[in-house]
Amino acid sequence: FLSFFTPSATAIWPIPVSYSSGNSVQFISEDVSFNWAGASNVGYVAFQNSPSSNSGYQSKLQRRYNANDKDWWARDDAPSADNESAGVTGDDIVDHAIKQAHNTIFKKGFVPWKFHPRGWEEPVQDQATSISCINLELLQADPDKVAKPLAGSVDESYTLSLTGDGHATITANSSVGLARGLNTFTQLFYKHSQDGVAYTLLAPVEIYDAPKFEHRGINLDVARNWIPVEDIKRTINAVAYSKMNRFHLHVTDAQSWPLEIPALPDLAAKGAYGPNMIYTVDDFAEIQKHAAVQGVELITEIDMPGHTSSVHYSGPDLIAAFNVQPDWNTYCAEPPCGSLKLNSSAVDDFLDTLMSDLLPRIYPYSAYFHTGGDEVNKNTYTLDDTVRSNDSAVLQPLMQKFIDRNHDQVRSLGLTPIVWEEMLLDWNLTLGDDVIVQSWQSDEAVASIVESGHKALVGNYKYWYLDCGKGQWLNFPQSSASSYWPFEDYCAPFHNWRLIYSKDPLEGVPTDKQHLVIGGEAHMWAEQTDPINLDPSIWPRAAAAAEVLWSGATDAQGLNRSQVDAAPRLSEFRERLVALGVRAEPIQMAFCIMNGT
Ligand code: CP6
Repeated sequence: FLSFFTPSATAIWPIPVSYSSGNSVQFISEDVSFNWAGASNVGYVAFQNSPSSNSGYQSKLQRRYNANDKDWWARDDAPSADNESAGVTGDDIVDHAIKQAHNTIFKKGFVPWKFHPRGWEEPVQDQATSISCINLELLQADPDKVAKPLAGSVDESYTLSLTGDGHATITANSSVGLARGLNTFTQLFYKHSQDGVAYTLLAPVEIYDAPKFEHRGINLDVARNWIPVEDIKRTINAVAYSKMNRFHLHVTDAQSWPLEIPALPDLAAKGAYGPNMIYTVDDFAEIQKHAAVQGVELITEIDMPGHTSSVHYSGPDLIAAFNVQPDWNTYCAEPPCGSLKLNSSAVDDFLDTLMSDLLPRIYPYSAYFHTGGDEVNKNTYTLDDTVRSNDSAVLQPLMQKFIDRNHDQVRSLGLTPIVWEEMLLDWNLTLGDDVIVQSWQSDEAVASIVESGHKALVGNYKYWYLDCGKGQWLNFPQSSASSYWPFEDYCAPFHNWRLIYSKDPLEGVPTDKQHLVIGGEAHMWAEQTDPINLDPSIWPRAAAAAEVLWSGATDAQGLNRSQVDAAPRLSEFRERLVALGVRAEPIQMAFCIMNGT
């Protein structure tokens, strides 16, 4: 009943507005409006705010009965955020999305002044034509109730309709779909300078919208530099506002182990950068929940067997090739070197303890667990007293055993393993059919992964690495060969939003295998990023990847999406990120989108 892929539905950023087009201007005001009222006999959730107070928004949740299942919301398998059980429910997601939408429209002073022609005057409320109230109806066809809202693939599609007389309807098949629709709803509005008033130039609007790829995320490395919980949560807010649904937390690496593992207390106590640079069990759960309630699945990665130097501080016998500086380049991609030993019962025991502590805390929030596997240098194992070889014929079966054990642990908790591409493509391991392989090095790698029958994640470093172009850091310790490290530009050039936007995840993938490319991630490796430059290092560039993943890289004609069209929309989306509290950087000067004035 709504048009399929209207132009407005092919983009996650706001619909382009022509300010001279004579669209009707609709006002809503906070005090009297925003009746969230459901009125339908299909399965639905209905919400109504309490307009009684001026002191701020109060949500009065009205869970109405589904005619077919009168107490679906109260079932035992619907743990509530209010009680102690882990996970979030569909109700939590919708409730959060409503509050978030209200706050976005009314509370976060977004005034897109810079995008109006010079001399533009703000529309004046006209009692005769403006409306003070929008009735927003949320209709959910299939009330979900699971603790793992995004397990597998969830139908995130939605329809949004806003009539000229102020009736809005969002329909979706899932609570996450409603959240995505409410997200778009906020992007129809601008804040009026008069407090508590917002307006839209866009009514009437009819949107059908659905993502092209099921896995749309960013990967944040929090091991190279400490990133506080607040900054992670803010990043997740921006992920959700970009309609991404995965947040990959690269939580450990060679340089530090910030994740508390109660069964192995010394891991973080000795491996973190400092006593305050640790994610406690509660912090971790808080981050997971913060993501889940916004329809974002947090995927935890414990990178192994390489990138584990930080384990040495608590378990020196578990790590090979720890102290190889200044000859690190022979043994690893980035110092400090160190890899879990490959044929060690002590390592087996360590992993059993680690996994049985951590994995049960993953399950309520995610269907996946990332076991890493990137950049393992075979020379490392010449220094491994349980192996003493760099011969592939020796190492490959041991690595196979390592990963089989590892992945069986992951599966025993009901999770699906994810690995970096090297495990499949360089080590030629036999991975279970369920394993998702994350590519980072090339389009050819993506093609090989799907050729092998595995699902693939894209994120080619030449396009979607957000850290590139800063110039290589000075490695420590310096090379033995010279007193200074020659200047290398890591993976230059800087990947501006246009380069990121230009990358088609399906490039080089045969048509009959494209369904195996389930999505991708933009990567924030944090060697040169900490809370001070975190936001502008990621945003709004990651939103360019988000749009590609939501809408596809090409338009209806199969051409790459127009950057000329995208630029003003991304500029406006950047303003909305700023309003959300994210210090996203500008992509151009305001002049460029002020209608040429
Ligand atoms: N850390 C980890 C990194 C990188 C990878 N894994 C990386 C490699 C090459 C470039 C940028 C980042 N810093 N754990 C590769 C997946 Cl160019």
